Amino acid sequence: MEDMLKKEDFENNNIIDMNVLYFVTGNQGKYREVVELARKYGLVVEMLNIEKIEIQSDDIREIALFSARWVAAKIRRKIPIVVEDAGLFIEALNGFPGPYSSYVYKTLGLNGILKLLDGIENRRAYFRAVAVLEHPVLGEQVFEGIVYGRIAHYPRGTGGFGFDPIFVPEGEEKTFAELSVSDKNKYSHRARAFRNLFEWIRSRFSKA
Ligand code: ITT
Repeated sequence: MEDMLKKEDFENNNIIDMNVLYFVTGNQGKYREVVELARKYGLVVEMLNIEKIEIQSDDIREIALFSARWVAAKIRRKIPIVVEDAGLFIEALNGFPGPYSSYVYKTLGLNGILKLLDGIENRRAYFRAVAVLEHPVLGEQVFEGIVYGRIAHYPRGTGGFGFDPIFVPEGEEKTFAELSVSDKNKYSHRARAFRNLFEWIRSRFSKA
């Protein structure tokens, strides 16, 4: 495996600890989930709550890529960063709110979404997450995760954030907001994307 990296590669690049990643987000809920997962891989994830630009696009992959490249350029690629964009896609609403999830959550809220689905039998929906790693040595890599499920008829639970109280993942009866962080991580779009990312990073390191 010739592209395996050794500790010296990182030291030459002025990275002190190769087990640390910086997650650029202002969302504490996302951060909690990712930290819980990272621990299992022996990785430390720090929250980097700095400005990042979010372009308007109907593709969350494009949004995440643009943000990640922008932040990486701003910090002159000195540390490994991850930017993640996620959205809720509701089948009966043709994928709405999708890339506009954050705005729709702030404006319509959970009840607004439930009203739009009033009388509609098809409750199918999915969350999608795209996590972009910009690494000083390993370069750019994109990881995705999806969880299918359905929209509940009324909000339940107090955990999590955003649309968690109205989303029930396939194979569960509880909403994401009724699950603990580690139980949400068994299903979630974010956990799937980050598990791929952490496994990929681990596969690049030779054992010290
Ligand atoms: P960033 O700082 O990381 O951008 P954000 O809250 O703006 O945080 P996104 O743009 O990625 O995050 O997410 C858009 C919205 O989608 C988010 O505000 C939630 O309302 C919703 N969302 C995404 N992932 C979710 C999850 O796991 N559970 C519930 N809602 C979620």
